[in-house]
Amino acid sequence: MRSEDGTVYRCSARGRFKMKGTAPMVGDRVSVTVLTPSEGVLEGVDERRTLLKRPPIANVDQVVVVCAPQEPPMSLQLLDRLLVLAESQFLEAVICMNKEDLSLGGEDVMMAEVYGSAGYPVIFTSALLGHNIEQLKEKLCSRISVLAGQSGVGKSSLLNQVQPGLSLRTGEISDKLKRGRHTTRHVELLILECGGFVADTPGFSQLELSDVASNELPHFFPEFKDHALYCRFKSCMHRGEPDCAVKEAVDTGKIAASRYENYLTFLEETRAQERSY
Ligand SMILES: Nc1nc2c(ncn2[C@@H]2O[C@H](COP(=O)(O)OP(=O)(O)OP(=O)(O)O)[C@@H](O)[C@H]2O)c(=O)[nH]1
Ligand SMILES: [Mg+2]
Ligand SMILES: [Zn+2]
Repeated sequence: MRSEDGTVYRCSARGRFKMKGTAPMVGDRVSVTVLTPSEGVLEGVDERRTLLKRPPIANVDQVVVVCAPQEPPMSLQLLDRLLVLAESQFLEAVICMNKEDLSLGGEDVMMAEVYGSAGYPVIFTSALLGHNIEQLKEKLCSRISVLAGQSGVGKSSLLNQVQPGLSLRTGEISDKLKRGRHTTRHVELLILECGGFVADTPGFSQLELSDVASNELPHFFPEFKDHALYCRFKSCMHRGEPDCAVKEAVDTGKIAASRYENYLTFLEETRAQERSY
């Protein structure tokens, strides 16, 4: 536990508190009874403003989804999953396309088009060359953010560039799998010299939308909103209904086909989950 004045206390949890079953998590605001200059007892966890299960962290304002054109190969579906989870928690989302130095060309244009037009800020960086690190830093200062994304995309490398003193461990990309090897093992909330906090997290490639309600899913694709006003049915799920303005926008290229396809996949998935309850 770290107090506002920066003192760090090693805390044990009270018995009754343990029994209630709200295990404290990274990012929690807690109350503590101080016992010694470096030790305390955890009394309770404040209500969480926001909560992400994967990566597990409480009270962040913003998710920075990090991806890379290659090494590991980019998954737009994983990116869209993370964005849906961010939207469902009312978090700001920023996309950071790292390893610009490995880009074969075209990905950046596609990313800027698809995600820029969906309303997300997209930053192109190279942690290797130190490119556009200032832009990323600007997004991180004075707020609480979490970096999320596949293993090996360069999350820890980027944070080392933003604040060299952090000296986070970074990994090799395995030659065979072209994937990272889960170099970061724990979620760690780091203090930024420019103000605010940022969490480095372990990478992952699977992500479930287990807490997302299927009927809310359209709201988590912000670019659907303006079109959905013109669907014939107010409750249109944009999946085969007549006079669906969202589907029309997909057909005319105003909404990216990849986003819409992932929407349909997620709709199936969340509906299947609800049927199995
Ligand atoms: N070419 C290139 N390589 C990079 C860049 N950024 C990071 N890397 C390399 O990619 C590998 C993985 O970087 P990490 O920072 O450990 O990746 P991570 O996202 O933190 O991975 P996990 O901790 O496993 O989730 C390392 O070998 C880095 O040197 C970049 O901009 N360009
Ligand atoms: Mg890492
Ligand atoms: Zn519709």
